[in-house]
Amino acid sequence: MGFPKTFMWGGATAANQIEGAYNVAGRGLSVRDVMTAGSLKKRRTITYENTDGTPGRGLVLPKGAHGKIFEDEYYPNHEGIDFYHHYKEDIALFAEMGFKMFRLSLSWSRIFPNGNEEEPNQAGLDFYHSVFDELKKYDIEPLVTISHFELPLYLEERYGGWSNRKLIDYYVHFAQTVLTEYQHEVRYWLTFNEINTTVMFLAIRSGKTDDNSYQDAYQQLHYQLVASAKAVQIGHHINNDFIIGCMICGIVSYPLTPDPKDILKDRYAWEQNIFYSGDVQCLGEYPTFAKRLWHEHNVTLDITASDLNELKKGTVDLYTFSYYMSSISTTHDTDNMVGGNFSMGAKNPYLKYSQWQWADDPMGLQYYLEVIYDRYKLPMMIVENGLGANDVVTKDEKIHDNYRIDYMKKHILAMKTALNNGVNLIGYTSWGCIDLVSAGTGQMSKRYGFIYVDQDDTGAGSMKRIRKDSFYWYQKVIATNGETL
Ligand code: P53
Repeated sequence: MGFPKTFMWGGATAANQIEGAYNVAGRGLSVRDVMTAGSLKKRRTITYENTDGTPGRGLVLPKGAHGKIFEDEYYPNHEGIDFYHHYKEDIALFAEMGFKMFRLSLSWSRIFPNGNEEEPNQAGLDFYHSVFDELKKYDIEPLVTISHFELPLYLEERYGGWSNRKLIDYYVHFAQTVLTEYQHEVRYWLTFNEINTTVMFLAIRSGKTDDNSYQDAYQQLHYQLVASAKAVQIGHHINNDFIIGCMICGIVSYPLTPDPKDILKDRYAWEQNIFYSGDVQCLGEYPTFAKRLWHEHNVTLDITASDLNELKKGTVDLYTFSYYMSSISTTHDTDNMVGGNFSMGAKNPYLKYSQWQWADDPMGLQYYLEVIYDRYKLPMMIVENGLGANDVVTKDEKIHDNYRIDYMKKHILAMKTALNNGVNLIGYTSWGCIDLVSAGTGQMSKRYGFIYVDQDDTGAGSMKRIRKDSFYWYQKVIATNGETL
């Protein structure tokens, strides 16, 4: 047995990491447009103007402050890889690899510049029509993430972002607009990218783990879950054939030792980070352990009876997730620690780590697929997976990225094992099929693509696209439906 004939091979991106053109055709600013570049050792920051007019920067936008673009600062998302002007060329390259599916997201502030307008920006809507037309030429199915890690800046400044219940209505209006507008062009939809990171990455994102911060994070997540459930219902109402999925950041975790304390801590990590959001989106209600999690941080949520009803009615058709690495849970002290961005805690002595300190663990992917499929019995899709690495271009303009081929080969084999063990896996869109701006570090040098983009961490480069060795390799994988790896 192997991959089903209908298996959807492809690649994935997000608007803010590829499009660029941040201030053209009526687009408003998004929070990502006031985010600086960072690195493995240096956090990205948001730049702003305080209420008293003084400049500031930090991990989050303080209350009352206005996000501001500083003259002497570099903002990698402003240009991205200029997909806005290169989409025809890029889609032709995806088609050359044989893509069946291309995952992209919609820039909210391109369509609603402030996020709360009644009427959408026509030029913004038109851009995505052109992209979908181009995909159709090559029979590539779009997979659209409605919201991928970006919010119109105005919604953050004016309402404090997702801490405010009003955001549900603004998101729902945005979702309704695009679900209606693109109903004849798009069938596969994801409501929010990695919705679970709202809580899972709280400490990393804000540097805080106090009860107030948890209170805020769980509240934000609740509003997002309700918004997602409403969007699912609207989508199904527009067209019952729409396939609408959740999207969970799938980081597998293992206990470090057989100490029962470690086993329980790991179990609870799965509950907080992975099952909590997935259960609500797939099963339509908060799990039993939610009460324990809230209690742990003295959280009392604003949840109405009508919210619970929406959650019940708005369950998804498909479970999608990203998979890059595994992590470790332990109650014990250890000197062997990981120092990567968005990967922390104890190091796994059985695994190798990437240049950005992410654990290379293909068996973790098989494990995740089997655990989750058993829990929900929904069709599954891996919508992000790949290796961020620093590629070298040779004098004759080649990129010999055998390390990436090796990483993907092992992960595709793990998928095959899970498939053969009965998991209904229907597609695979690898992350950053074309090099793009890293979400975590803002770097270009953390490259994931089959296609190299000549652009560096300072914004210098010709934006020329070059096929890497992995391009030809993936082309063969798709042509043989995963038989030649
Ligand atoms: P970058 C951290 C850990 C796992 C997934 O990440 C993550 C993150 C956020 O940094 O997010 C997803 O670019 C996300 C993409 C992102 C990709 O992983 O930091 O959905 O937007 O680019 C890879 O290497």
